[in-house]
Amino acid sequence: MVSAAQPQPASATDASRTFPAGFLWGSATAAYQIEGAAAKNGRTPSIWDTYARTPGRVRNGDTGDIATDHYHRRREDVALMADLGIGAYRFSLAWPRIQPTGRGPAVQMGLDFYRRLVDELLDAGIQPVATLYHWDLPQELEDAGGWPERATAERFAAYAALAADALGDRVKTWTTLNEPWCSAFLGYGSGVHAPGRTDPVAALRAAHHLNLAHGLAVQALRDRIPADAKCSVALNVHHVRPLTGSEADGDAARRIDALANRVFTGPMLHGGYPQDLVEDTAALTDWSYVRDGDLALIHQPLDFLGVNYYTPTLVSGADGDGSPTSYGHGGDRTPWPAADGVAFHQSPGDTTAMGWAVDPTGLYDLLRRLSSEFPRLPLVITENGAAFDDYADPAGHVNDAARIAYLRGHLAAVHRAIEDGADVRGYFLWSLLDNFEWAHGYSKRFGLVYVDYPTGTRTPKASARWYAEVARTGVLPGA
Ligand code: IFM
Repeated sequence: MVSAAQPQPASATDASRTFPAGFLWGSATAAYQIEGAAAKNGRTPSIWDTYARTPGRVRNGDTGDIATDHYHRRREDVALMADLGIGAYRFSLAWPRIQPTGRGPAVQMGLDFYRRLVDELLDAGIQPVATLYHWDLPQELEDAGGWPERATAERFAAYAALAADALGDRVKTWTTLNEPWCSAFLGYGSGVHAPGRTDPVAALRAAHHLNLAHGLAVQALRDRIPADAKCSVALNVHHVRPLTGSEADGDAARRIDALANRVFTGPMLHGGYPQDLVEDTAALTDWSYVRDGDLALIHQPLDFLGVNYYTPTLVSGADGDGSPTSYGHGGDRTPWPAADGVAFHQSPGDTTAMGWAVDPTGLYDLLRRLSSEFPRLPLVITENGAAFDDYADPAGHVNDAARIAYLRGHLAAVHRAIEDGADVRGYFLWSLLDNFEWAHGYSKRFGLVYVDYPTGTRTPKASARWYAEVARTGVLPGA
């Protein structure tokens, strides 16, 4: 976590690197970001539908009502992946499509959509990897209190059971939550994500109930899926670096590491909340919503840890010229409870269209740290990628050389981490398609495939052909 290493981009003369046999090459998406069909076949609003329709919340007033229209173009998108030779596809199930009110029986048409998707993936030789929750909480559950309330975790376990009953015979790899840090701290802390609340105590309560939801969902999955199926969680583990070697900067890094990472890895993987987190937040909460038995429920054996990485987080201990968020999501309220006095700084290096520094050394250091903290837990990169201002040239080509350079650097970092002992089993590129980038609407393009939103037309970018070759050969070519 704590290291003052500076970016060392892969050099232009790097030799090619061969990944281990069986390394999984995938791409990832999320339901609200791509599906559209927001009111079709029984789906009801999620917190993101509500948030996006609230004036001023999302850039240009964009919503996921149509998105990339994947709901109707599912077959075409599977064919695209097959054409690119992608071995695995990580997608999320929309809770409000399967269980619209967050309670009661499943809607068959909702399940059918995912059954068809999974069948088509399997027919095409693509391994389906399902995420149960990528931020689209049914609005009715938010109206009943949302993630700060324990009942939401219990509802999530029931939804997980419905999903497992319907898809457990076909889907062999499951992820419970995607980036619960965003759900808790951007959703209930800074309010730049749905549901847009700005209450630090609610954010901490949400974090605990997301942890509980994860544990209960793993239990529900394990009760239903075959013994060889895999369960995991995808965390946006922040690689936190102190600005200098000073004690104050080191302490700032420790505090943010606790609030960003150990608030989840502590209970999920070690069986308890870190003492320093409890002490740092003592003025806000006594954590009395953690009931007897919760920590054992949350601490479920996992088959791998999903790691989402984009950029490092650089902090210092004194109020300085940093901005109040390190994650590029803006907003004028901090997502970090009990981190007064911590300043966030732009990491050195080139930036993507999100303003995030391109720094593959952060990924290398993160993988090494996680391997040493959890030596028996395999790692999978469940998200990595970059937004750039892509456009189709007059000939219709999208030449995204900057994305190729980003991917090359980060895959080299993954390869180096593996050589140095990290047990990394796969890499899911974010994202298959350009899509709805949350509060940024459609203004940020992360896709391997360019989407012309007015027509829905898909055009593989240069990076798609490049990645296809890496996936086909398992070799990262030298530049
Ligand atoms: O688009 C998001 C995704 O939904 C979650 N992880 C980060 C991506 C880029 O911001």
